Amino acid sequence: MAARIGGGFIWPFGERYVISQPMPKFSTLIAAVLWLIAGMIKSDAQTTLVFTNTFDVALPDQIQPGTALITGVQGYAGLGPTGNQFGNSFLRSATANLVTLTLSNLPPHRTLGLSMLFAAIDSLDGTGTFPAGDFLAIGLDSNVIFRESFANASPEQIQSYVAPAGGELARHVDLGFTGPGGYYTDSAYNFGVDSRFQGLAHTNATAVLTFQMEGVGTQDINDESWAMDNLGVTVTDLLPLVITQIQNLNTNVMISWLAVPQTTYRVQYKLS
Ligand SMILES: [Ca+2]
Ligand SMILES: [Ca+2]
Ligand SMILES: [Ca+2]
Repeated sequence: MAARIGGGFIWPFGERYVISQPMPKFSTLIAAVLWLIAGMIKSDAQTTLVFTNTFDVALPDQIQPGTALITGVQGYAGLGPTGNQFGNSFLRSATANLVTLTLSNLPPHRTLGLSMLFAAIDSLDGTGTFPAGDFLAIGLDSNVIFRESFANASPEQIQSYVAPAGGELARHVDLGFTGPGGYYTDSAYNFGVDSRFQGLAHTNATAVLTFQMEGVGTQDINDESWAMDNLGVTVTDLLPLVITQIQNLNTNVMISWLAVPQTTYRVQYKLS
């Protein structure tokens, strides 16, 4: 019953990693696979909430708001799923202003996740030349992890951001601030359901997240602005290990699973 550690080649295969190596004959394969699965279950991900804020009281020290201010949410109140709705106040910013969140003493982790409600307020103009060119850029330690344009002023404008199912809470409706009517309709999004904000490769004990509506189209706060509510950051020690395929190939067994890029995995088995 000696435990054995398998070597083998690991290479990227889309978002999956695949390992193919000699394994025991089929009679012992079931035991080997069970052992592998048991090992993977033991290394399930641990996710830790490291920051959360509803912007209903004074800002914590971790946020450097620039000129952004805690502001009543007006018509955004109640938008969002139960437990994650715009409420009371949020952090409202002019375009071009930089909002920074600095986190330190993070527990050991492999990935970072971000969740927030995003308010696109008044006549943001989407992709194009001035007054268009209004992009929300989110950075993580100087890497741009998100940059998409938002457009509210008229239906013809080009918005690059396409929300996943459940991500768009309102579009082209009057939710307050400048308006109603004219070019000043508003939109709301739940980034918490957008997978692009989850599983971000990150291992440092500090994290600097930046938020800025930038581009050639930035204008006065009474013309266009943005806000965030219910900001949350999590870190995870490993992605959940999910085996997507196991194939018996003559003398080899091929196992495929979801993996974190640049992470080394070791497949173990033992003879029954
Ligand atoms: Ca709030
Ligand atoms: Ca408005
Ligand atoms: Ca603009």
